Amino acid sequence: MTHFAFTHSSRSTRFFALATMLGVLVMGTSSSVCAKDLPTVKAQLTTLPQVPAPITRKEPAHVLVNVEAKEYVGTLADGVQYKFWSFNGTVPGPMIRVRVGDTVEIHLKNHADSKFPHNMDLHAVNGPGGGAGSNLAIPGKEGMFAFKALNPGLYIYHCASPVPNIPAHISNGMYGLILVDPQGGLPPVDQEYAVFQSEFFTMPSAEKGIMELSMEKGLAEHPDHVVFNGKAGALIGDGQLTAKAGDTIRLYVGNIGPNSASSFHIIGEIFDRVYVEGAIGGTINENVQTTLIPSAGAVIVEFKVDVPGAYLLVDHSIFRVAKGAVGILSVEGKDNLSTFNPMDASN
Ligand SMILES: [Cu+2]
Repeated sequence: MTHFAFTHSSRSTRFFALATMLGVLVMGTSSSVCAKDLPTVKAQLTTLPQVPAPITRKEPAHVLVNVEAKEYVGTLADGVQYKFWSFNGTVPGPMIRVRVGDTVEIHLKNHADSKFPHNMDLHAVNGPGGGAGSNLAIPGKEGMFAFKALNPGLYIYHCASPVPNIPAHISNGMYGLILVDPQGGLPPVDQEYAVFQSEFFTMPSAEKGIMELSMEKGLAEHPDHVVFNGKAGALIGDGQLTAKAGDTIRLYVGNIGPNSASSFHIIGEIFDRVYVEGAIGGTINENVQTTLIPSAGAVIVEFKVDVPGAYLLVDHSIFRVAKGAVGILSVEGKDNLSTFNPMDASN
C-alpha cells in the first residue's frame, strides 16, 4: 500500500484536516520581543551528543540562533538510506543553550532545494504555536521570531509545518533540544552529553534503494527503527560516550516519539538525580533506575560512574533494542572492587 492510498481513507481525511487546522491555529499570530538594550550574542550550537558549554553570563542577553531547514538522504541504519528532513543537516538538529531571561531571536532559513515549507515550534516558548506560526519559511526564504526565555528547563523543539502535515515533519527528523539554564547555572559536572530518541516508519520510495516515511506505519504506531541520535549505532563504536571512573555525568535526554514514551535506563547505573520531565526548579528524584520520557518530552539525569566498564543506554521497552534503541557509555579507570567485584572463580 502506498501513502497515496492512505490519503484516500476517511480516517486519513480527518487526520489531515486536524493537522491542517493545527497549522492554521499556530499561524497568523506573530510576536515581537524588543530587547535591543541587551548585549547581542550568537548562540553556540552543537551536534549531539555534544552539549553547548554552560552559560557563564551573569545577565540576560539578546541571543541570535541561526538554523537552516534541509532535506537530504542519509543513513538511518546499516544498509538503510532514508529521506530525512532536518535542521542544519543533522538528525536530531542542533542543541541550543540559552539562559533564563534571555531574549532569543530565531532565524530559520529554508534551503532553496527544499520541497516543503518548514518552521520551528519550541517548547521553551510562551506564545502561540511555540513560534511556529511566525517563522514558517517556504523554500529559499527565511522566517523569524523572538521570545523571552521565562522558564528554565530542558525542552524539545520540532517542525510543525502543516504542509503536507505536521506528523510528517516530526517523523522525518525535524526536532532537537533547547536548554534554558537557570540563573546561576546548573551545578558543575565532569561530563555533559545529549541523547535523543526517535522512531522511524519506513517504506520504499520511488527512488531505488532509498526509504521514506510510511504514514500507514506511523498511524499504526509500528516503527521499523527506534534510535538514539538519529540512526542505529550512533552511540556505538566511534560514537560511544566516554568517561572516567569517578566522573559525574549529566545527560540531557529527549524523546520525540512521535508516538511512544521512552523507558530510559542505563544498564548497570542508577540515576543519582533526575530532573523530572526536564524541569529545572521543580521535582528532583533521587536513586532512580528507569525514567519515563513522554513523547515530545525530556529529562535531565545525573549520576556518578563508580566502576569502569561498558554501560548500555537503552529504552527498557526492551524489544526496541533490536530496532536500534541502544548506545554505549564507555568508562575507563581502575577497578573498584569494594563497589563491584566480579569474583571470577578462575582466579
Ligand atoms: Cu519541516
